[in-house]
Amino acid sequence: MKHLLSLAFVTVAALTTAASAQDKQTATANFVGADGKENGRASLTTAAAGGVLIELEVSGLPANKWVAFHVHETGKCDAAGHHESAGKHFNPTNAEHGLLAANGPHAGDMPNQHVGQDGVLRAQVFDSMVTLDGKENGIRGRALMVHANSDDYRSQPSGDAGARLACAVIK
Ligand SMILES: [Cu+2]
Repeated sequence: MKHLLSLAFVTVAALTTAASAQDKQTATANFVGADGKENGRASLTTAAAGGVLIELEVSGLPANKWVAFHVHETGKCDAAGHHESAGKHFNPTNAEHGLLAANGPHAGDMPNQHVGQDGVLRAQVFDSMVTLDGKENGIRGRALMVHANSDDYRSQPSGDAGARLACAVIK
């Protein structure tokens, strides 16, 4: 009996350790709109072979439109200042902006996403150039940003993507 009890204890301890290790592979982010109100959320998960999968849902966006989606370098979302507080795109390799630029892209560059008729953006996006907690390319503590216009993938420094409509600090 004593032996069985100690075995049970070991099993619970092992499960607890596995759970906390897995927690470090994920992050969440709550979006703040241009009006300062929360308008969406994202969950982020590290992929086994590197890169981060980002699942997001953001409401109150321009309906039926392609919009730019980036990681910006500073995890600060100040709606009163039009989210300029989030700074430039996350660009640890000092590359040019744009998925189609000769000397690009920024690690924080991602494909445009389509907003539905209901003004809601629902997307699952994979950024292979970042990690959550890596020293050079970690994005925890930085910001996700949805813009008013699409990214032309070439214009410097930010693809002519327009206003910053939704900003979320990655936690
Ligand atoms: Cu941006």
